[in-house]
Amino acid sequence: MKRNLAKERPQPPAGCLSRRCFLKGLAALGAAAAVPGTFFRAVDARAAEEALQVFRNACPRNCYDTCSIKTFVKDGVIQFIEGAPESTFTRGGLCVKGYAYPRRVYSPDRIKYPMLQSGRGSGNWKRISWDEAMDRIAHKLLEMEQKDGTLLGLAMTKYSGNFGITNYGVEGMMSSLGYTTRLTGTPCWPAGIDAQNYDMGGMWCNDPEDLASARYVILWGANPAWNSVHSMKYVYEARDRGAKIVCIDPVFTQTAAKADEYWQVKASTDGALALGMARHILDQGLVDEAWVKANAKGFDDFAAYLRGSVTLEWASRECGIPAGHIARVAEEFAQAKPATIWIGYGMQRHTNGGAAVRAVDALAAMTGNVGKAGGGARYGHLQTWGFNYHALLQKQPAGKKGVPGKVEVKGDFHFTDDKGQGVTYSDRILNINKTAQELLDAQNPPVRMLWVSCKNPFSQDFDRNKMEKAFAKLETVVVVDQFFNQTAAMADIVLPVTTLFEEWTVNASYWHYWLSLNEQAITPMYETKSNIEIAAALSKRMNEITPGSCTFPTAIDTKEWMAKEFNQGIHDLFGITSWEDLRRGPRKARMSMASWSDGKFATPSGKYEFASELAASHGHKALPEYVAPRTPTDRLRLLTPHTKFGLHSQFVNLDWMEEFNPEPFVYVHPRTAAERNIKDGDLVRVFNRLGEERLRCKLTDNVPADTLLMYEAWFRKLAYNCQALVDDTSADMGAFKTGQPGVAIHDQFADLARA
Ligand SMILES: Nc1nc2c(c(=O)[nH]1)N[C@H]1C(S)=C(S)[C@@H](COP(=O)(O)OP(=O)(O)OC[C@H]3O[C@@H](n4cnc5c(=O)[nH]c(N)nc54)[C@H](O)[C@@H]3O)O[C@H]1N2
Ligand SMILES: Nc1nc2c(c(=O)[nH]1)N[C@H]1C(S)=C(S)[C@@H](COP(=O)(O)OP(=O)(O)OC[C@H]3O[C@@H](n4cnc5c(=O)[nH]c(N)nc54)[C@H](O)[C@@H]3O)O[C@H]1N2
Ligand SMILES: [Mo]
Repeated sequence: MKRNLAKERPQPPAGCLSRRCFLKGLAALGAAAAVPGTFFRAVDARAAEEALQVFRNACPRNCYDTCSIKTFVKDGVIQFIEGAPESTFTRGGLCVKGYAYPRRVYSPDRIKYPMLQSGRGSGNWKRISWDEAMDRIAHKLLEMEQKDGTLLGLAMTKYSGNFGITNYGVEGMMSSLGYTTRLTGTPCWPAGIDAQNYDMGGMWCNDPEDLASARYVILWGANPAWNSVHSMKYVYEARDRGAKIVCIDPVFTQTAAKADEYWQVKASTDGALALGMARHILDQGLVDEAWVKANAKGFDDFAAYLRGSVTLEWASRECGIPAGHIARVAEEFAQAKPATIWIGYGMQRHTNGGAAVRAVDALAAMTGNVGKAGGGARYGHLQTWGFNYHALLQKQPAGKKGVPGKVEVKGDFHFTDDKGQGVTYSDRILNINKTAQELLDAQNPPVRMLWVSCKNPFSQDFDRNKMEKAFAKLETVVVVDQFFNQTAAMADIVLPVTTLFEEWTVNASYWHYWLSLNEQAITPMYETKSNIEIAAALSKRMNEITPGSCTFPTAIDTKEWMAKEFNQGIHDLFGITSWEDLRRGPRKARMSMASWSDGKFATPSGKYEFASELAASHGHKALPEYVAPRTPTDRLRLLTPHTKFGLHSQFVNLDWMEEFNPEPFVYVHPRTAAERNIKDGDLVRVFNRLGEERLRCKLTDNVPADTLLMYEAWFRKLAYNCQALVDDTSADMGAFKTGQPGVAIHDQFADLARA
């Protein structure tokens, strides 16, 4: 008789604390705040808690907040989770997605076993054993290598499904097999990373907790009320102390609703707006001359550019904000000390996004706000990511061939060890932001097998129809995931992977300064394995068939592998003597709250560079000059930003979310709808030269009349996919630091009609 594992592993209690926090969290989204779980516990379960085991976890999603979690377990089942109270950033609270985690772990829809599909997209799945899955994959790899002489026919696509440090073992698994094909780069934030590198020599933001001491806060193309709920408390604290909050976004977001002043900027014209402000600050004599003189290079050239090419009126015409408003806020910003700008990732996903970030950086610098507590041009940082990358840095077996010569693998979260690796041969590098086209174009050998892990190309990459053609070319597709998403539907083999509660790892943030341990809180459900255990299983089978064909260890202990990621640098930075100290709670890096506070910039000149020869040598303007936006390819702009109910393709599929967010909508201005005879709630077609989506519309003047808004998301029962309308046009920057230019995700155009 088959074991009923679902029965053996009962669900967490229905009315559990997580559910109550989730409901409260949904309500709180209007107030843009995280709900502390501890708030309920006082009333609820102190006594019961004594019978519970408590574990330390960390949310590994690609999110600013990277929450430190406390997990309460009874009889091997998660009862509820809450934000770790020890972290002043998380402060006991989680977001709605976080509180829904138990629904993710115990979802009946999880991929439970290795499965084989006869006919991609057919739904004709058959359960297979791990042995059979590994055997099929191993034989295919060996056959490919025999045919091609290399393993370049094997490509990996991985991005941000799980940022736990041991999950870089997916990259490690690839290296342990030989030289393979890697889809590299990032769809997320590359243009801004390069921009900050040209200006300051690195990307390094102040501690978000010091937002509270700002006297003026501009939230520029960022929506933290949904995308970084924990940061909002510092924004409110700043306001309580007298700061003014300004929000600049084409969409009247929940963040805009919380601001003191909102500017509905025309998308892709932020550069003009920032330069208009800069010109006015210059004219008013509000430049911080002393700071600029001591710390910057090229300011005179920048001033000459502003005087020669920028006026307030020009900026106003470009960006749609009245000149008087630009002048007033520019003055307020320059006079409030310290003043800060949060540069969101949304505003740089444009063909001129990198140039725009440089113009915004310049505003913070010319007013002397860079390097100051409560100041800064905040974008992100990787200062706390100095791990060993033991899982990542696996060596190729001897004698393997690849692309001749040395090709450097770059990426935002790609950390390499240059010690002699890849000198004779290298991996083949393709652009992740043009995945479909790259898979279609790759030759000698073509990509034969695609390994997808921590990545959902059908939902998150661009040009869905082209992606279908690209997948049709592949001989084998392996998807390692937790759910049967739209990419898994196009796989031959799916492998079930653990959730964060079922594995050991460690997590840092690209925003705050905390470090969290992630303990295995429950035994892995069903037949799930972690990414590194999958690598070990594959290695075992490879070596059984052809000894020496894979260097990855054939058996591993995930706790030991977590421990191997720590080093003295991490210990010193976080004031710990061993990872075990993190069992008592997350720890904060002992770093200055203000980035660049010693005035030593990592640029070639060691100064803040208003004029960057490096940028010029990469084909950009040396100065943060305005670059005109992409020419529209259709009547309306299409924005597809991030939703409150999910994180990309994750969470929207959970039952608790479906209750409140059962279907997607396109948000349309009433005038735009009236011109097309469309009423609120009508079923419409959104279309452009790439494809079409059918969905219902909501009328709202939160979006400009020339703009359509649809949130990116995966609904498990619906075919909805915004990528059918989003092309893979590159952003201006990104190649310098992340290996590939970014994508102009928000320079997209479409039209709509009644369906
Ligand atoms: N139109 C449009 N497209 C966008 C964006 C947009 O704003 N608009 N945003 C872009 C941005 S900013 C980003 S960062 C990317 C994100 O793109 P992705 O990184 O692809 O996005 P996710 O949906 O977060 O995660 C991918 C998959 O990882 C799986 N996963 C979770 N945990 C694990 C694990 O432990 N192991 C394995 N193997 N898999 C796991 C999830 O179930 C999910 O299917 O999307 C980009 N695409
Ligand atoms: N709930 C939730 N939280 C998340 C995520 C999620 O999917 N859901 N994703 C995580 C990830 S991977 C990322 S990258 C971050 C993203 O965090 P954010 O950058 O805050 O989010 P986005 O929604 O990508 O974009 C922010 C805003 O940019 C605006 N925007 C678009 N074009 C322009 C423009 O030309 N100018 C200006 N001024 N604004 C513009 C959009 O309207 C949007 O409101 O959030 C992280 N947190
Ligand atoms: Mo992202």
